[in-house]
Amino acid sequence: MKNGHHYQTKPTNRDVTMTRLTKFLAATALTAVSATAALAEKWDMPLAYAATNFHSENAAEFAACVGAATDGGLEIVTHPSGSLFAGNDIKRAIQTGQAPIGERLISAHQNENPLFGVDSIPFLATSFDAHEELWKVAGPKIAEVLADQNLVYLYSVPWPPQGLYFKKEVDSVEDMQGIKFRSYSTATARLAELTGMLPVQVEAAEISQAFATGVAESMISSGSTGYDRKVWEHLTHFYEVDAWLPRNVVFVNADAWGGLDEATQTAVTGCAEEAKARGLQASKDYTQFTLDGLKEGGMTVGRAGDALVDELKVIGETMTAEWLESAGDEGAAIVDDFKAMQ
Ligand code: PCA
Repeated sequence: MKNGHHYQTKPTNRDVTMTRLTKFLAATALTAVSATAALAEKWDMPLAYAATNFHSENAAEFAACVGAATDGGLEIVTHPSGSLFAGNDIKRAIQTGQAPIGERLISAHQNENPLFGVDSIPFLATSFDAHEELWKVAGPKIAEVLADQNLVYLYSVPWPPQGLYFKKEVDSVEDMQGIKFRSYSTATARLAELTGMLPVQVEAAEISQAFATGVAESMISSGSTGYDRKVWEHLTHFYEVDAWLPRNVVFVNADAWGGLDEATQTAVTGCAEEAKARGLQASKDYTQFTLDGLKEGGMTVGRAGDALVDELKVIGETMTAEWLESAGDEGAAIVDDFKAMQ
């Protein structure tokens, strides 16, 4: 400046280099940005259960798998604990395109179609192996019903076997009279009615609060959900009943699915296959682990007594008859095909 050189009229070598470099960088950045804009898509994935629950962890791994398999072309972001949509709103949100993909406990929607409750027929399929056979028959039918609702079925994972939680010793249905019972589906609410309990529907994310405030004082669920929600802070007994194994289903809005190119669809389907197998194994592994966890928390954990089981089986027969009546020939065919495999 002192020399009056406000600006250089003739560029130095260094300037030339800089200019070229800058131009090159700008051009590269532009290409990268436009390529990303053309290809990358972000999908929010609402989940009802806590981030540490095995279904949620499995979904997060599924999301990572899709990201890797599509080279970042499809980014799936999971939102656990009902933080994006509450459990009961997830399915509708995906159907209507408010979110492109999500996970939901399918039996909570039995009121829409009885087939959604096929996994909650008491004492029909009580082990993981039997349950997978039931799902081999029922899964494709569920996928058809979902397709009619603008949903593409991706994968499904069972919860561990369902048992009963109380805050006192319970040896018979008589002992259950008047107890406030947290339900999560049509079948669980019906079980409460038939055992003389008072059902109140509460999402898993709200369970601790429901027990803490006395809104509920018992439930049917897996060891896994009791463990996740630390129910030993409020409850004392878990009775293994193995009444059924309900399933979470992951589905995609059909229009969002149609908007993916074929390679991306293939990548997602491949990751879904892996998630299905990984989730099943996690559910099995988690079963004993969480029952042990309940014990460590101070709960009495063990099999329900024979007298109680016998009474529950009679109630189960009523519920089975009711389900078969509502599900008609299609429902009966699923149950018959499953029984033929046993
Ligand atoms: N946990 C879920 C559904 C079944 C289960 O084991 C819940 O209690 O909401």
